[in-house]
Amino acid sequence: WEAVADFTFDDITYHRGSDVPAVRIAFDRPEVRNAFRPGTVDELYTALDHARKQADIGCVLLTGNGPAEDGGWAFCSGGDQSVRGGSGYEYRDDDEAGADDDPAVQQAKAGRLHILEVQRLIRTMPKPVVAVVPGWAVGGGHSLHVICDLTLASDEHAKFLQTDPDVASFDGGFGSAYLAKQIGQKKAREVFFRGKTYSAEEAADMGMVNEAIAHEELEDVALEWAAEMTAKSPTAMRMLKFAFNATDDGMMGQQVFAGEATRLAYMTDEAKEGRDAFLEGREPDFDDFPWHY
Ligand code: 1HA
Repeated sequence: WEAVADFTFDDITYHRGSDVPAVRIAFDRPEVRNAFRPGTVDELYTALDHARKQADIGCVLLTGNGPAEDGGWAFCSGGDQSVRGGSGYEYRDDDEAGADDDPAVQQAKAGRLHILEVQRLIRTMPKPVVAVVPGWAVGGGHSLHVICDLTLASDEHAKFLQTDPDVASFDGGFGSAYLAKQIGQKKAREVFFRGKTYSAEEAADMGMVNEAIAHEELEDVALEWAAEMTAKSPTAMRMLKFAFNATDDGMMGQQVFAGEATRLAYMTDEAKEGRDAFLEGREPDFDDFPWHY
């Protein structure tokens, strides 16, 4: 891995592969089991959006750095409860990552739940995002692994737990409803209603984890999966991701998928004729383009 030089982050780390066209984005708050505060979410969004825009990057590995000083491993333990205020998670003075000099912007940023914006970015970015889970995936951190395209988990330390209703929170979107698509209604309701902790093996059996992997091999295997995926056709991969999304994402799913279809159509001579006719002030001539069946 090589650091991505354009950024200095406080709450995450951001690297790109030296051999594989993938990036590694990691929560870097192991002392709080990689809980996210607003600044963390801002940084995560910035790194993901940067990775989204890189034409030579085909895969994102999302993980959590560790272990903590007490030996604990975490992917992410969700929203940082110590900065939870009346209407969401609040920027505080020590939240360097979320600092902003503009008072109006700072005021508008009070009480945020913008991890949901990160979820939408993961969902709509045209390349696979893999949750690489070395330890706890809890609450909003559990929902993050749910929305990722794939999940690989440490067979030793990964633990999956939904605490949302314990702390009077609820991800009523992808975190719950999409989880039910993955593991079925009964199991998804059990995950939220009981708040039991599941191992990587159990999560794999349930269908929300792709594979449980020996802890020391987790990142190597994730990189191997990234190498496999990034060797494939970028267009086919993006069309497949958006096809998988489409039926669950309603009109937005159709819009994202259709946008890709439009992009492909724009590449044809037929589309160029439509554009050129307009620019040249003449009627378009589509006679050369058959009505394929
Ligand atoms: O549901 C949503 C949202 C829904 C809709 C829209 C937006 C949303 C945004 C966020 C969320 C949520 O994420 S709600 C759920 C919030 N998260 C939790 O309820 C998990 C709380 N943490 C735990 O249950 C446990 O700490 C743990 C299962 C993750 C780990 O347990 P373990 O290994 O026994 O460690 P523990 O001693 O509990 O934690 C280590 C340190 O990390 C503790 O601090 P210390 O006593 O050393 O000072 C602990 O307080 C801290 N920590 C862990 N998780 C969090 C945390 N501090 C703040 N926030 C946390 N989430």
